[in-house]
Amino acid sequence: MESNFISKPASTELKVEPNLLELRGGRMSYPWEGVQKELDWLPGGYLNKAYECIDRHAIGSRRDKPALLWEGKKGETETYTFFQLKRETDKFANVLLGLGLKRGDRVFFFMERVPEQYIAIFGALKVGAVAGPLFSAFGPEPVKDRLLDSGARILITQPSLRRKIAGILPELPNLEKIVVVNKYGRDSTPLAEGDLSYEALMEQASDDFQIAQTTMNDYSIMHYTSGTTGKPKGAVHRHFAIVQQYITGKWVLDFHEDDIYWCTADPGWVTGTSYGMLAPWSNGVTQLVHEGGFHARTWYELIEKYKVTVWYTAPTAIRMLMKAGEELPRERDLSSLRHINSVGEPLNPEAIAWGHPVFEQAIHDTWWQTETGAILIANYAFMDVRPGSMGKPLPGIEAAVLDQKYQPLPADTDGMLAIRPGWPSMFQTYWNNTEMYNSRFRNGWYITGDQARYDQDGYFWFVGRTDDVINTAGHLVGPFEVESILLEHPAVVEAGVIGKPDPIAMEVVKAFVAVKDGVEESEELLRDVHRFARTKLAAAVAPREIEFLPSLPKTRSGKIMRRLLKARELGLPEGDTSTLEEG
Ligand code: 6R9
Repeated sequence: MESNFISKPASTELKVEPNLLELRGGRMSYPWEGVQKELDWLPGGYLNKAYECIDRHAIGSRRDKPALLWEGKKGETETYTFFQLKRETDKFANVLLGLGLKRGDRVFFFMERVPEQYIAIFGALKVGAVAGPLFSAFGPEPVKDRLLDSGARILITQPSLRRKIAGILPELPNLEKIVVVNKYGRDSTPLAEGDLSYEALMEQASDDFQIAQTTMNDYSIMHYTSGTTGKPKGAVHRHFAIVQQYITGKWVLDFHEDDIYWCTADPGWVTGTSYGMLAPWSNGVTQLVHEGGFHARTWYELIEKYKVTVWYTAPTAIRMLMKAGEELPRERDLSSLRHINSVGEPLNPEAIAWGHPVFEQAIHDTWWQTETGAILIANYAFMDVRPGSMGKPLPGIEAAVLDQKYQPLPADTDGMLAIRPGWPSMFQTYWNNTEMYNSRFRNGWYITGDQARYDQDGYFWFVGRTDDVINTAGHLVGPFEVESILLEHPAVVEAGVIGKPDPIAMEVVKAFVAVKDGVEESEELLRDVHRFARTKLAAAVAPREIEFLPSLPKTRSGKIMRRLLKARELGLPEGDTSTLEEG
């Protein structure tokens, strides 16, 4: 099978879903053809993200250039050059081979932001496996869902995180091996029976490894993302996505050879891999990784200490910096910063206005999704920022706003944000869920699930989501996931979950619950339900607020009417309630 956007022969058939080949219909032109040539590729036309990000630099002029500057939670520091990363990832690839990992197998990572996570992920890519990083703040339930659905064979984790999920491990029939990274031997508890020590395995491993002959269409990375209904879906990306991750690093993040780049996202979310690993390293750029979480003072200190030049962060973080006041940034020299970008939620004009005097530049908003794999709409470095706008589509990206019949709408009209399929970093499937994947494509468009409009000058403006998915601090939360956990609490019979507007986090998760007959609604019970949800989920996605209701509004077919709960919460008109349950 031939593809019209590959410059070197692929060794195997395209693994693209058939409907997409139809959608492409041969009419797309691919401005990335030139870009593909900027990558090195492997002999025979093979493509592997790990080679593009690490090996090609390690065997070339960037051999001794720092790739990773790491600062730990306790202020520990480590530096890895591209050469050192090559050696470590080669070793870990051998470790995985030794454990029987094969091409296409899933290997998952439940780790803090330590160098070993980066090494392990690229090691897995070298073997040709599919890497699935998980957010370390997750509780056992989200981890279980993801490991079960993906059928991961190997999990790489750390002692305290392993303890957190110990209860779910016996429920994972496909999970064969657990590799535990005990950094600095910090943890004194002995390895659980059957677990393997990362350090011991690495000590034995050879640093001679031949990267798997992965094709451009072989799967490389997967991230689970939430929808309105059902469990989260595993959006799968192929090695070819690197083309777009690489070029958006240049075009949008404006990477230059001497940059020190800092992406504040965790690899458990797509920004933390596409822009916390793939974009900077495919460009041979040095990046800072900070293990710790948000802390205003520390963040300014890090920018000064590492002389960060390019910074990619999120609106909630910027609003938290705003809240921390103007004194802190004044105490630090932030003059190294040349270019700042943001993603994940709408970047409000106030945040840009606040940032302008503090950073002496505008913060540039960018738009994309787990499914898009890379930035598709952006305020480019050279473009005048229109505060509140997501910017313009990238070269080669056709974005549109559609009506209910999936027909394009004119400028200044709200509708569904859609993208013409076929861009290099487009997701290739939802794991085990082709039906859901296909449902995202309509009338020749990929339907993003966002509502937007564009103005006469072609700038796109975010309006909202078309579904009930909650965006809290840039993390997408599916109401269904939270509701199903709440229903597991012995006192709860009904649960409805909405996003409640919040000045810092954009939205916070708010739950309404009805309790079983005979159960008393007390403060103590409320605290218990809170605690229950936090232990099972993660503080980041568990409800911030829970309220008792005698019963929840439902449609005749028994669906909880989240829309109505939200309207009531906000004091808005309740709209059409004709499908509401009577009585
Ligand atoms: C990269 C990432 C995607 C959803 C997306 C939209 C929201 C992202 C945005 C934005 C307004 C922006 N979103 N960027 N909303 N302005 N610049 O965040 O992926 O976790 O899949 O979230 O986030 O709703 O559809 P993901």
